Amino acid sequence: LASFLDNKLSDDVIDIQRWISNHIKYTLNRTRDTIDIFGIYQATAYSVRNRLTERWNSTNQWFTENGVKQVNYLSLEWLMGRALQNALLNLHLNEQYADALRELGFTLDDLYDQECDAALGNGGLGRLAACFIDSLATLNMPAWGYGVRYTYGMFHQRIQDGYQVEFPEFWLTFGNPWEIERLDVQYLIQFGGHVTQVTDPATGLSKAKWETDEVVRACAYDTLIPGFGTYNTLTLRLWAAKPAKEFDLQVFSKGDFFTAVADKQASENITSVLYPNDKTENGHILRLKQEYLFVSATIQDIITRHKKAGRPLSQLPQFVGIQLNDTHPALASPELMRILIDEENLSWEDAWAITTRCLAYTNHTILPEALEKWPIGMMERILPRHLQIIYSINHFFLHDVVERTWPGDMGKMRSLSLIDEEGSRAARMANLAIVSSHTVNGVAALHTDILKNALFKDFNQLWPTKFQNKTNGVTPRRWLNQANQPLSALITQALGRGDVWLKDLTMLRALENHANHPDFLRAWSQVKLQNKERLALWVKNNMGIEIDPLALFDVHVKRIHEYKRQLLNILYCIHRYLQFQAMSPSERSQCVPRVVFFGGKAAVGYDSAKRIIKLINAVANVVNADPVCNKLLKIVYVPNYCVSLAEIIIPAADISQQISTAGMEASGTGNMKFAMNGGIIVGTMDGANIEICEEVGEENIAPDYQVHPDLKAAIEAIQEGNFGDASFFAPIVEPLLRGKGSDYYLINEDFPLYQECQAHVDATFKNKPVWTRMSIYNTTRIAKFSSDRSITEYANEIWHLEPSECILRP
Ligand code: DL6
Repeated sequence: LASFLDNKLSDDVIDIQRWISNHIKYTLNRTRDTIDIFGIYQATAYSVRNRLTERWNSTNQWFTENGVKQVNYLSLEWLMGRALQNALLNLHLNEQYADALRELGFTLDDLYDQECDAALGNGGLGRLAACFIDSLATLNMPAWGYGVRYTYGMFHQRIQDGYQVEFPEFWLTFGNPWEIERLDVQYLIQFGGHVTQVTDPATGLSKAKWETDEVVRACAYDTLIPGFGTYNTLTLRLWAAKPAKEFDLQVFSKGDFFTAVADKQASENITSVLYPNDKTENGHILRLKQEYLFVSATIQDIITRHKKAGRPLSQLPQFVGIQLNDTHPALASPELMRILIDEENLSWEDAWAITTRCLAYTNHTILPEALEKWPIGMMERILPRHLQIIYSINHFFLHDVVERTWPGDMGKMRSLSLIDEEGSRAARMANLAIVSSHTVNGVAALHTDILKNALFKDFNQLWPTKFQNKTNGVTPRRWLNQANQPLSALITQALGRGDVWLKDLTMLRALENHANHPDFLRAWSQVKLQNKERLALWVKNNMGIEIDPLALFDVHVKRIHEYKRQLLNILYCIHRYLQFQAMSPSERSQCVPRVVFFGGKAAVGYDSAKRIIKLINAVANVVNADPVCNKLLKIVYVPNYCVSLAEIIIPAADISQQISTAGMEASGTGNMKFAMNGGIIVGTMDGANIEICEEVGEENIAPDYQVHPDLKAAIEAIQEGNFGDASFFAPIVEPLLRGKGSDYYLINEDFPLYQECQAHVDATFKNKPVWTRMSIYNTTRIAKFSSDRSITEYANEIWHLEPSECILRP
């Protein structure tokens, strides 16, 4: 048996074909007559998974045998996108697979399109987690990702009559060949009931006993995460809720079948939907249960793995780091305390020392509406024991720390307390996360400054060394190598050292030696054109709109939010349209044609964001149908913006819009992806834009702007009904006319210099060598924004984690 089990899969084409056909026959039960392209994709995916499994087993054995410290990245969101192409490229098997499939009559590109995006996240935060796990694997970091296996991921967006319409995204309809159901990894999760004090027979001391009244099971589903150019393969473990018992037999035998299965349904509901409310979170009870199920299963799993290695709990912080991706998993603190005290019989002091040495927290937003708070009444009903623990943490913190530092300062007590006592009482999850963590980090330099000097100023005064900055990064494997294969090939050829640069983007600087060479400039522009043609074809095939790849492609894709200011952009488009209308033909002939792309989803209940989507589409209808102006301006709203679409859109951009109101975007990561692909940023000095500007050079981005008034004419055009029902758009545009106080997102204020900046873009775009050099410098100077750099900093400065490369082979 051992020798069979130790057999390693070979990389030759015949073997690959054999495995694919075995999966067609034995895993999918298909024949030569019943197999279809989707089946070929599934069989291919299973065959790739086999390879990952081999590596994954060795990696886990390696980590165990070497007794390394491991970090656990806890995130309620993982926006992974598709897996097949990523796995093949990371394993360096794409050529062998392409050959194997070609001989069988298929192309890899056809297969890639069969795969559903794994869209278990809303936007930047979930995609960051996905980039991080790629870097963790690539850098050989001992790590686990933990999340929730939502039955319905991010909703599918369609644009109907210009409005966003949401449809459920049941991404598991046809199964998911990448996941492994782990029936051997399940935990019970309890809710409700009440807490009593009982005497512990062992010690004679009084202790808390949580008598719960609801129990469900959390079942693990593992996805294997390949590193690039390494054998190391990590686990992303997602939890699904299942009933603790299948159904109530007594009720069933009385014939009341529906009641009998109702509980089962209620349990499964806990992990059925991803909350699609990104900034205006409003999850209520189900969301609280979801967060708790996630955290409890994860902490139980971490402790189980630690104990299995034969280690005492006192050593947990030496071997385990727990990173909280925002406050969504902040219940990890009271849950770890509960398990250590109630189940493992540790003292409060020992449990607290362990908890605070394991946990670290990343903040991703300063927007007040996105800072999580749980109403005390709800916590009392669902998690009474955890509320009690939070009260105790708060008591010790306020008395032992705050009162000692600032005796009698009620203002400080109020701002630092874990409980918001103003209005209806609520638990402040950010405060809980800060108090429970050894390190708190922001995600860009400006954001961290705001955390330290404004949002969490008092905490920073208390613990100045607790706060750190860890500027975000994105993985070049997906965002350059996979999304932009022509550019990746050009870089590899120009650097002449294979693809090692994909693990070290600082090597890209050497490309600057070619930046004055006409052949290289030509090749670079040719790659951009090729990517623009690919996008133009997609738009034609999927939306029926013809666009000219030679026009300037101006891209604004991200979640729709007032602070991200899609409104500023569309108002500027109207202004531009009005200008074109007023021009003579000879004036028009001097203008740079543009295609302005928008894409992104609005939270389901976010009325203003939905009106902005409708306005963009209304303007697009008018402009695109104008036979004179549409040669110079086209507007395209790409529906259902998602990871796989981003991979087509980003490499095609000449410029990208990163125009959030200053101070409001924590970091942004789209900005990094565009710059990495040679797209020039039109941006405000916000989030990570500031640092990108420092790296790539002010002269290689389109600068910031300030006041001027052409905006009024654009708004009047809307009010006159030129783009349809004026009253529908009134709530989003009229505040801009009411003066400074009601222009919360500073659209009026920033409009004039935005205009200037756009004029500068047009003028520069006409000078091809200058433009192409700007594009090149964005790519060559982007090294800082690789998630490899972010993860290396987290590992060195927060987790104290060492890489450990697996050299075991089956
Ligand atoms: O850190 C990842 C990403 C940042 O790049 C964005 O700037 C920020 O808006 C986003 N934050 C959230 C916060 N949601 N909540 N809570 O999505 O994080």
